[in-house]
Amino acid sequence: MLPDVFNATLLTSLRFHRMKHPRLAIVVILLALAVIGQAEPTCTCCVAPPAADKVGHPLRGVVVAILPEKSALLVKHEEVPGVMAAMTMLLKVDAPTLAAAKKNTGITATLVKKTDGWWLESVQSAPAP
Ligand SMILES: [Cu+2]
Repeated sequence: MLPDVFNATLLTSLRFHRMKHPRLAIVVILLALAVIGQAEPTCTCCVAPPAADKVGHPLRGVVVAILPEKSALLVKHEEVPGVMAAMTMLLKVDAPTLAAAKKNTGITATLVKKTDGWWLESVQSAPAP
């Protein structure tokens, strides 16, 4: 669809140009660019699902609670620059990490965004921040 709009626009602006209306030609091009700019697909059917973030982010925090039924730890974490502010939140962990977790211990870990939410990986105990 966009190439059609673009071609039609170019033809129209060329026509205006030949008719010695260069200003009109520019106006037509600007209008078309505005239309194309708004034509970006925004519906969920056209946009890929939220991509998993392949990059992990270093995180420091304290295990506030262990929630085996959710395979998650409630962690009070420091700010993760560029990712999220300091907060207390549920973070998913794998079974060995869950089993090894101790309440009220400081941790360092890698925060990873997956398609099903935020995960903590490489969890190690550390002095509480
Ligand atoms: Cu958070």
